[in-house]
Amino acid sequence: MFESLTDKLNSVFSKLKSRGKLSEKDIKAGLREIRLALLEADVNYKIVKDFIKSVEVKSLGERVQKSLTPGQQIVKIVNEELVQLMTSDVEEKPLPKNRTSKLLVVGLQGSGKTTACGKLALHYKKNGYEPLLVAADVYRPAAIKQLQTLGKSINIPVYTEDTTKVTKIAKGALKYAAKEFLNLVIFDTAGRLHVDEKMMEEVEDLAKVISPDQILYVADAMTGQDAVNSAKEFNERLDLTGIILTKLDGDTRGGAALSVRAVTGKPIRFVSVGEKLSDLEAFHPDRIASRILGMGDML
Ligand SMILES: Nc1nc2c(ncn2[C@@H]2O[C@H](COP(=O)(O)OP(=O)(O)O)[C@@H](O)[C@H]2O)c(=O)[nH]1
Ligand SMILES: [Mg+2]
Repeated sequence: MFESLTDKLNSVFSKLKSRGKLSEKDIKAGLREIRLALLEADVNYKIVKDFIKSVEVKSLGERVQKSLTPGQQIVKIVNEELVQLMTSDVEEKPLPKNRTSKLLVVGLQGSGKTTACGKLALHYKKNGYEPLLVAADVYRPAAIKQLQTLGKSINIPVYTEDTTKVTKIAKGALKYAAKEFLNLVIFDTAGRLHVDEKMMEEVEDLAKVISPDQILYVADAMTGQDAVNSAKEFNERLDLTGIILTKLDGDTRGGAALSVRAVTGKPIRFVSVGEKLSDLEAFHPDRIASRILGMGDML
């Protein structure tokens, strides 16, 4: 995860740390390298600009000047700014257990939605929910089968209907959940592009019928800014409540992780770090920042 970005940042930091005192020139040279590392990591250029500005203001301040370990202070500043970049003040919408809570999962094809639905079901089951998975990706029989297989492997029911009307499936699923006292319904949907008007209308209609507590956008971290731009477009149509960042295990750059909150204004809620259903983690900006800085989870 993030290896290439981590390596580049660490090489800048070791140069800065190797000096006793840092002149303004040293700091500015270091910041130029950090800027380059972030751009190469595919972080949105505007975000990079603001980020470097903030780090610069703090780095030229007293905290660094008066410190006996100025290089280390700059690492701390970068860490704080990374955390800031990924932190959202949008509070997570609760999923009450005493009624049927609803989660709608959307995104591009192949981003990891179906797998994420299985992971969410397992996660919430462990947290005391009784989930129901709903196959609303009606265009590919294999997609329905995939969800059924996932559901079976974790002992969670999967609702399907033999129709291509997703709103009909949704209504049926909600009735079924009420009858069976299942208090968390997770809707898996077909992949779609934001430019596909018909498909976007379909998911908007679905959202109207379901009235979900949360709408989660699944973004494939490995696709960098494409994932971020697409999240932004979906957010304009669906008012997302959060983002699940997938395939972080294969992402050496980190551009999506570092940009998506700032570009969409919506928080990352979960990260997916592998193909196994247990490979889902709640998102914590400080932990991801530490990983990016190569500090493990300790900082
Ligand atoms: N390495 C890795 N692979 C993943 C992750 N999430 C999903 N995948 C794989 O990505 C592929 C597409 O996933 P799928 O859930 O079918 O995507 P969907 O088309 O959006 O429903 C599958 O082969 C998954 O096993 C992840 O976090 N890490
Ligand atoms: Mg799918």
